[in-house]
Amino acid sequence: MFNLILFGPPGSGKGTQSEKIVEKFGLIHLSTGNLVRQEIADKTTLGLAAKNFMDKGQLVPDEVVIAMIGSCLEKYADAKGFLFDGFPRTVAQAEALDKLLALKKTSICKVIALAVDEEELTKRLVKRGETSGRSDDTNEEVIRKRFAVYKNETEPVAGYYKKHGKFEAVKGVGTVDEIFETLSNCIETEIAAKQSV
Ligand code: B4P
Repeated sequence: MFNLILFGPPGSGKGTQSEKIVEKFGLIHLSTGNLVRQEIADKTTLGLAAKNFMDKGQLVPDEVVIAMIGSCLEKYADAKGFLFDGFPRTVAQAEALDKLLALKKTSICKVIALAVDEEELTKRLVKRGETSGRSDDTNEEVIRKRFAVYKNETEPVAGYYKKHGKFEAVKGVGTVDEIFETLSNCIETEIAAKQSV
């Protein structure tokens, strides 16, 4: 299996690039943001609880997203690989993911981070908020809170994968196609290295 994590701050383009990557490389796209938003749209108990956290710019509790990912891994047991988008966002989630993948006798091959500065991120999120109707994008205070949560809770995840030699950062500014080309080259190099082992 080829398992990839697309990492980066809120608005760095993880969702945008993930759609293109899964199409090109035939991976299953697992976005915890999309999974939670679907629960909210379906008005499930889990969704209603999660909405409170999302609207404040906070992370949804680890056990909720870990359980969601666990059931997706079961659902797509025959996948040739997964692209994790927006997950893991805490070190506890990263440790849980390693355990879930180990049960399937597989692991994370690579973590690619999209590097984008805060000024550009804010511009993108405010712009998305104008059309998406996403309640976490329409308030600048909530957007600032999401950056703070990213620094405190999510950035340590980069250190976790650096220790395992799996982390690489690429420039996340430019056109969507330019960034996609950089990501594709990076993934192709990784797939070739995996096949030569
Ligand atoms: P997510 O749904 O993961 O979304 P995101 O980080 O806000 O955005 P993303 O990086 O995917 O950016 P996108 O491509 O859309 O998270 C939302 C919330 O869900 C979190 O705050 C949290 O509450 C909760 N959550 C999710 N996962 C969780 C977890 N594991 N644990 C706990 N809680 C979790 O791009 C953003 C905008 O930029 C778009 O409008 C796009 O069109 C634009 N854009 C993209 N690329 C561009 C480019 N190159 N140039 C200009 N604009 C670009």
